[in-house]
Amino acid sequence: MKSNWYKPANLLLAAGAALSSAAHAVNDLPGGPSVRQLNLPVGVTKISQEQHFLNNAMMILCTVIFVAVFSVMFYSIWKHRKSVGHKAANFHESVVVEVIWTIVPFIIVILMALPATKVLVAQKDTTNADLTIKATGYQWKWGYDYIKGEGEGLAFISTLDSSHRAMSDAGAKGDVPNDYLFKVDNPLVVPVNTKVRIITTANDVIHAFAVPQLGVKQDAIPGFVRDTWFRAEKVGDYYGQCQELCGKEHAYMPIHVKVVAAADYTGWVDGKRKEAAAKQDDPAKVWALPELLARGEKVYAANCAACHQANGKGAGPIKPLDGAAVVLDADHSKQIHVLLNGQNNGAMPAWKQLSDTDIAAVVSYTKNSWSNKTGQLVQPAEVLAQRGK
Ligand code: HEC
Ligand SMILES: [Cu+2]
Repeated sequence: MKSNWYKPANLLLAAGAALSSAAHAVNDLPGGPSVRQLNLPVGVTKISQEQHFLNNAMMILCTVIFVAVFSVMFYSIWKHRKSVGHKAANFHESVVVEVIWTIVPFIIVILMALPATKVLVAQKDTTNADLTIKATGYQWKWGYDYIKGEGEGLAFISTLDSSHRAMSDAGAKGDVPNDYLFKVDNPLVVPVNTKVRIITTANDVIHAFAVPQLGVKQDAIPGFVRDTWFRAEKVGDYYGQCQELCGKEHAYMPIHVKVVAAADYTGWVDGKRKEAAAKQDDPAKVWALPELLARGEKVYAANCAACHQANGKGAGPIKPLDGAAVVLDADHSKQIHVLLNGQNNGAMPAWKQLSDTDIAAVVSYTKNSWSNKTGQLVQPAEVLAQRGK
């Protein structure tokens, strides 16, 4: 095909098309980032609004001081230049000047510190929470455990929607949804006007739980417990991301907080409880191969494919599962051991947070997929027997 893209007129057209399509490609995400956003969001909690105010006030104060100091300095230098006959004054130890330049900055610092400290102390006051939720950072997803308050006992994992992952892998240059890389399978649901305490920790490396619209940001550190809190004053969807560089999929562990009315929250808790009861697998159940493989395929897609690839071939240091001796081995305990404990210092993470049935399903799946045709069936009871060994 003959193309004359290099002609100036066509080049301009192409540039124009690229610009206008770029303008249409992404829009503001309500509750999340806005296009070309520079400042902090105003947010929907008192703390986030105070943070927003403080940030603006400090910026203005600093700008005024900057302009004033540099104006006086440049004016004096220019006005008293040598070429118009000025001679340098020669004096030392002016008590007045020294007192002024100590007192004035001191007053300014106190004026800045007072409101800032007030907000900082309020931010750290996690007492008297109505609802306590533990947020655990995993490479690369979030686990939420409802520890105290309505919904106590609920626990689930929140992972990036796999279609968004696929869009990113494909280069995602064209139109993407507004919640691109913010969509998760299970959002964190909380009631409106309720003090929610978030306890953060991590399973592998340091992550950070941050939702700008709620004014929260707290590191999640393995082996440590930190906490923060928010009281959302408006129903809606609010988004954040892990904000501590935690590995190659750091950009793919978003946070979606869904703030709902109190009645809707009660409904959600009931639904979630029923769902959990229905899902509760009996580890003693004996499965047939086809149903276990169907389950294993889902577990694999959600947890393993990001590293080992859908085709089981792995990549670089990620060993292939297709044809792997440990997968093909007639001794099931070998692969179950790898899944329960991880391998190579966590390069292959441990998966003990998965249920016995999920582990049995995914092990069976890897033993009967791609070129692996072992016909072996691993039952949940085998996984249960091996836990804690
Ligand atoms: C974070 C990336 C990652 C994820 C997710 C992951 N693995 Fe692995 N896996 C690895 C790496 C890396 C190795 C190689 C470890 C080593 O060097 O011994 C490995 C090794 C293995 C091995 C041993 C292979 C051998 O030949 O020694 C098995 C079996 C395995 N993974 C299964 C799984 C299953 C099943 C899942 C999903 C539940 C999973 N992995 C999820 C990274 C991952
Ligand atoms: Cu992270």
